[in-house]
Amino acid sequence: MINKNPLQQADPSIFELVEAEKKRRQEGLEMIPSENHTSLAVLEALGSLLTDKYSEGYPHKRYYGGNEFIDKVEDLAIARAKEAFGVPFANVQPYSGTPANFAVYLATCKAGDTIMGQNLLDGGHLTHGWKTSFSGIFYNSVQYHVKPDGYIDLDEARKLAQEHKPKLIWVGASAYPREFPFKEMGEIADSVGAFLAADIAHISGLVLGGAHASPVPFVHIITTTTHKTLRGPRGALIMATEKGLQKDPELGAKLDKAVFPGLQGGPHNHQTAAIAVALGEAMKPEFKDYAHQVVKNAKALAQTLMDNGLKLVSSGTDNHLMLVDLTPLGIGVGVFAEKALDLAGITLNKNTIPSDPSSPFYPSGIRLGTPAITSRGMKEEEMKHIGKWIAEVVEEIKDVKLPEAKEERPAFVKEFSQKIAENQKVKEVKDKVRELCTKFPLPY
Ligand code: DSN
Repeated sequence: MINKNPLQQADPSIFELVEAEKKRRQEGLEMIPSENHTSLAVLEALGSLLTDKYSEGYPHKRYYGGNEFIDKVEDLAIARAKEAFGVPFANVQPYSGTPANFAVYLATCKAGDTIMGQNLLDGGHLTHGWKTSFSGIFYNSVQYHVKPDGYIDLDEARKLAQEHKPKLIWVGASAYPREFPFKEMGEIADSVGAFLAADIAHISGLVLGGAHASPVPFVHIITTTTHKTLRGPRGALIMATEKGLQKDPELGAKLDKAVFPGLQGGPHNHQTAAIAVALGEAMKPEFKDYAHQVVKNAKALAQTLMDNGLKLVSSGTDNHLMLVDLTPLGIGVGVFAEKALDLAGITLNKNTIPSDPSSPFYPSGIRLGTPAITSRGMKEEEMKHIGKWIAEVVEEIKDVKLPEAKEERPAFVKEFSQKIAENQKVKEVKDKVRELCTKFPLPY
């Protein structure tokens, strides 16, 4: 017989870990720019019994029976995605961002074809052609970069496109603090007859809320995860625009086929339902306020960080994130800043900066953003405090240098973590962070 007890009784070990994670979040600031806090409604749909059902195929064309309600859920998710973004085609089944992007390759290219994307170390994503990802392994990848001022080098992108004639071009990135040049990239793609895919994973919530320009008029395909600024469950969408369907009227069918049976099996129906809920929330007027506040907060935070002596890539931000260049402190010190700030209750991630003199594992920057803390209701006033606390904690690591000998690094980082946990300033900031967080409770 199935166990009918709730989690607390059925599996106290997991229950306690979930509770511990809840406390960590309630008492700390989640500032990894790709994270957010979902609503109770999204969580409820995600935790629903829909998880049990198999439904390979698409609505009304399934390989399994009993899908009359699952069809309605998926139909609703598709309709909301189309309405929210203003596109004629949407697939809501990708398990997450990487499979969504893989499906775009399957639908538009053959193995060995040339593709072009923004270089990983310049803020791009692994799936846009980086050498260790399927996209750099199975395709001939050409990468464009950002200029020394931190903005995308459109001249280089244009030149590379003319020279290599890629079949597919990506615009969109994971660590780019500026507005994406969708129009210009559209012209570049059109000039060589390439498909242009916008990966708006980081900014899709901003696009829906009108706080970032939409790629829809300029690109053929759009992918996005659903758990970042869009504030839904983990998952992804692939959409085709009118421009995309004009270029290839079969594009929608090809994208569907690429997702299933191309690379996935049964859709995660609980996830689809939660995506539908998140899209419903994102179409409400208050989501516009949220999206604009995310950007206002990011700008206020960026200014405070700079006023307190930190250097930002591109000297600011247009969106939800910023990249702090820590090379004035030392090369490869992002790991120390991440650890010290984590201990102070401020969670963000070490990140490469453009032309990083170090490596992705020991990068020279940190990346942070405002989607999650804005979801808690924080505004510009709070950003001023948080920016000051970040600068104060970073100041505490100014004399820490990454050992040149690679084999010495893990032990050095471990020893650093133990020492910094006892640092008085870190403890003081942690207390202040905890106090601030009590004024902005999470819904769970
Ligand atoms: N992992 C995501 C991010 O943090 O930006 C990208 O896939």
